[in-house]
Amino acid sequence: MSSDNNYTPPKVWTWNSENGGEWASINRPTAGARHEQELPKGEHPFQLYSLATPNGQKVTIMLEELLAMGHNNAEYDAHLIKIGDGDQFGSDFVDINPNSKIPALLDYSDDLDDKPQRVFESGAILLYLSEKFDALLPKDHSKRTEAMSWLFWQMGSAPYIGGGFGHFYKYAPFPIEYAIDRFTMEAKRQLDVLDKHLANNEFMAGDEYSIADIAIWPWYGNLVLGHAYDAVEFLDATSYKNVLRWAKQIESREAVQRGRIVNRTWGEPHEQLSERHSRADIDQKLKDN
Ligand SMILES: N[C@@H](CCC(=O)N[C@@H](CS)C(=O)NCC(=O)O)C(=O)O
Repeated sequence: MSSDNNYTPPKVWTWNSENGGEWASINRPTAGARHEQELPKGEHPFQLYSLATPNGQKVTIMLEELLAMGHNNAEYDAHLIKIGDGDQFGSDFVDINPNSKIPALLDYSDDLDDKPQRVFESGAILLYLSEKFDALLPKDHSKRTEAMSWLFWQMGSAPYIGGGFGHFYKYAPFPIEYAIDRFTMEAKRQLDVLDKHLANNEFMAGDEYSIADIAIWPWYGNLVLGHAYDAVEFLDATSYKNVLRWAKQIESREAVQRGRIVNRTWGEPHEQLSERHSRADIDQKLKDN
């Protein structure tokens, strides 16, 4: 096994800003706003500040699902937060999410003296919208509990995919066998968890599509469909046949095709919609395809 044998941790860790890697320029060991930055505000009840990473896609897919169901009050403006440029450390953004990560949502739809409700953490946003519109969570208590279990499973598990596997396989400044082995093992274990569950269940919470699917698809669906980390072959991802079946089924939903391109600034031109202010913005983009 290759290794970095020359490193002995010091008594007290200190920050070395020159450590390289894809995200080194924005990472710091401190929290809070780094600069003053006003955020734009559109006309719709929901103002979303985000980027089309998997955590961002969850929310835009959810909002598109709600609109598709006829919940016109779920109209939203989706503003682009460029995390590579450090927008998440601007003062207005940190007021919405003290954790400085997308997605972050403001809800102006209830009259709270023009003070919107802030919501951060993608799982909390899904649950907030689900409760607000009474949608996409099973009514039956047992099925609802199953959906919540999978929703929280996703929140705890996906960091091993993004911050673990994806980071060390794709973004680290050089390949580290120990780290890649550790997180590939975990990524495959999680895919197997899903595969075994989806062998007997159409959706994550059984026979009803729910926020559990909306949370899990952007991470694990994108992974097995080859939309993330170019890792299908490395992970032997197509061998997870039930995950693949489910991933394709979710991907074929119109709301998923609409939501996944919002705040996206990479990939094919027809998959990039940096900002969304009306349904027509997405209609136009999808027509270009
Ligand atoms: N647990 C959070 C994670 C959010 C998150 O990690 N967002 C990433 C993009 S996917 C981000 O904003 N990173 C910017 C940074 O770390 O500075 C959630 O689910 O909302």
